[in-house]
Amino acid sequence: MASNNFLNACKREQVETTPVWLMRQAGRSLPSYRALRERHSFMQVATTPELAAEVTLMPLDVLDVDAAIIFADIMTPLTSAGVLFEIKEGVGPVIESPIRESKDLDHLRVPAVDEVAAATIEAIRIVRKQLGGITPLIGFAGAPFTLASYLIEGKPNRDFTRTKSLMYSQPQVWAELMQRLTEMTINYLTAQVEAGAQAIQLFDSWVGALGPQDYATSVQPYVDSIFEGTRSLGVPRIHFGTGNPALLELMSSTGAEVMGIDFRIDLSEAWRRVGSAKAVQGNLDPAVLLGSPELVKERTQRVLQQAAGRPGHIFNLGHGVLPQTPLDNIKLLVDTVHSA
Ligand code: 1CP
Repeated sequence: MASNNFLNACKREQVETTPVWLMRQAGRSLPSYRALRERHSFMQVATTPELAAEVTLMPLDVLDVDAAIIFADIMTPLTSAGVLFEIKEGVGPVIESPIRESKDLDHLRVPAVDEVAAATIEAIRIVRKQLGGITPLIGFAGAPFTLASYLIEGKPNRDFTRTKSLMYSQPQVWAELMQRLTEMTINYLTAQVEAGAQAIQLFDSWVGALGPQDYATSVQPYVDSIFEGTRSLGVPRIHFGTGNPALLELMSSTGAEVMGIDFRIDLSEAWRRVGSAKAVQGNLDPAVLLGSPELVKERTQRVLQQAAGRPGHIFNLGHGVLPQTPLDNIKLLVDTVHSA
């Protein structure tokens, strides 16, 4: 949709209709993406600027969303930090040499602003040219805890025992790892904004594995540094995590202008906790899109009712689009939000 609704909502300014975009809208469920992936591997798409730009724009052809998000993975900038990994079909990121002790950090370097994730940065320039200033482009990065969990576990794993074990038993290694990921992330987000990203989102997808005490002592100082180090970029910053609504106040105190809300809490309750000085983004359960059109409509309207027309609501899911989601339900969601 050609409007400033997304950027205005980030600033809690008046909008004509509630803006909507969907986390993971570019890959996953789109038929055009699946067709492209028959010919190219994920990493080929992500590291070829023209292909990454093409996938970024795909959802805009079929969905009336109010923002585009650059096609990359939270892991892709780690290539320029010296990390070897693959994105395994049906699994996710798999690391060649997981980080388990001090010497494993020898090969993890902090890429400078002008060297980090060159292909993604070039893709941002291409997309901005093609969008011609009509639809805003969101850049993004994985937050240090979520990145560290993949680097330590070595592959997707939902109990995070190795991650927590390293955090508790080798605090210096943890601190050094988190510090380097923090510096890389600041450089990466800076490069994205310099190349044209008009808003940025920090995904701390797996941080809900922690309770408030561990978050406050072992993670929050690094997230604080990222928000401190990106404030002068002057673009809205969205902070998203899932799994543990008890972390909302702490996560929100780190300085983002917009809080991304997971689906495990009512939007109205989340907004009360975050405070009215911030915009909120969310928070329909992505699994609702696997249900009937009636359910999609009813639940979408319920989220809108909770936002109650207050300035500063960006409609989104409470986590990424699921791969098996029918496109018609995504279209219905977007139309329901825009016609409210
Ligand atoms: O889908 C899009 O809109 C494109 C951009 C995008 C984004 C924003 C991709 C492409 N990945 C991400 C972020 C990402 N990657 C996150 C944060 C968001 C979230 O929580 O959903 C996370 C945790 C990852 C890690 C990752 N990469 C996983 C999850 C593994 C796990 O722990 O369960 C997977 C499966 C990947 C691979 C990947 N990244 C992106 C795609 C399209 C794929 C699948 C490969 C493919 O189908 O081509």
